[in-house]
Amino acid sequence: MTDLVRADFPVVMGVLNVTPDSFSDGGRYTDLDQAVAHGIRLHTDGAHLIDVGGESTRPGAERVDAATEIARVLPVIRALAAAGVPMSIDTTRAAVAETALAAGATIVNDVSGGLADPDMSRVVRDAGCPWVLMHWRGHSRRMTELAVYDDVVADVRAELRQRVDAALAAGVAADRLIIDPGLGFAKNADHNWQLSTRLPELLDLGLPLLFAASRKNYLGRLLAAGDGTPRPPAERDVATAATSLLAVAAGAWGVRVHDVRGTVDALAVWAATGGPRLRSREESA
Ligand code: PMM
Repeated sequence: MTDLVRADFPVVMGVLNVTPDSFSDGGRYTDLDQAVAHGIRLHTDGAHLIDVGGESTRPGAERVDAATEIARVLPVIRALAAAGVPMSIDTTRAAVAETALAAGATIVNDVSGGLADPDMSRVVRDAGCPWVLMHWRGHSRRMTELAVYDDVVADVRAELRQRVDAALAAGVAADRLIIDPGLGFAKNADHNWQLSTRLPELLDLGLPLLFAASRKNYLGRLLAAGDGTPRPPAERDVATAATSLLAVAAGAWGVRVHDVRGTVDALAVWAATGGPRLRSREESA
């Protein structure tokens, strides 16, 4: 398989949450057959990899134990691997990552950037796999109170730099690392917009950057009805495609989205007007 970290085309990661309580697709894919069918559909729609998660990270969410997380993701990963679908495992736990990698996942997507589990760097180093380090300040239960910054972009940049340095010190190779500003994680709407607008300051860290705005609350607030009611998550896909496209045009390495088809269409328009052509999943396999 192509080394996606070095991709010279925008990488599209499709979201597959096997959870009862994720904010957008929670409860939709708890049935194994439905989850697998959805993962295959996202791949067919053009996702270069499917991001499988078994623990909700929505603000305020309570944690589940590792055994529950593994029981949710493992059958899905095994089935998608058998179907030839490339996957990342969305987890903050080393034991879950290790199990998922052994079952066929090839990338670790760690929303805690290695902070939640001190053993994660060992798992990633030994596997030699890519590792998404997201900016994170604490588990979902307390993340709203942690959204305090002097300058959100400078602070996120400095804290990501620390996570990168810690990963390198633990023996993870620099060319395995991908950074992510962590939109919505201890960030309010204004923080998210500042990060979206000032991406070049994060890109300046010299690492591939994953932009994961899909269906997030701040888009719902942007598109709120006249009475202030936020637009529901499933109706935020056009805004997601727009912000994803702007991020990729600014230099983001890839995007993490629920609506793969809409994103791929938006990227195709950009390619037709001079942007890099989106490599099809067959070409990138
Ligand atoms: N957001 C969610 C889950 N996983 N992973 C990365 N790297 N970046 C994110 O911003 C991110 C993530 C929460 O959204 P979901 O409930 O739609 O999965």
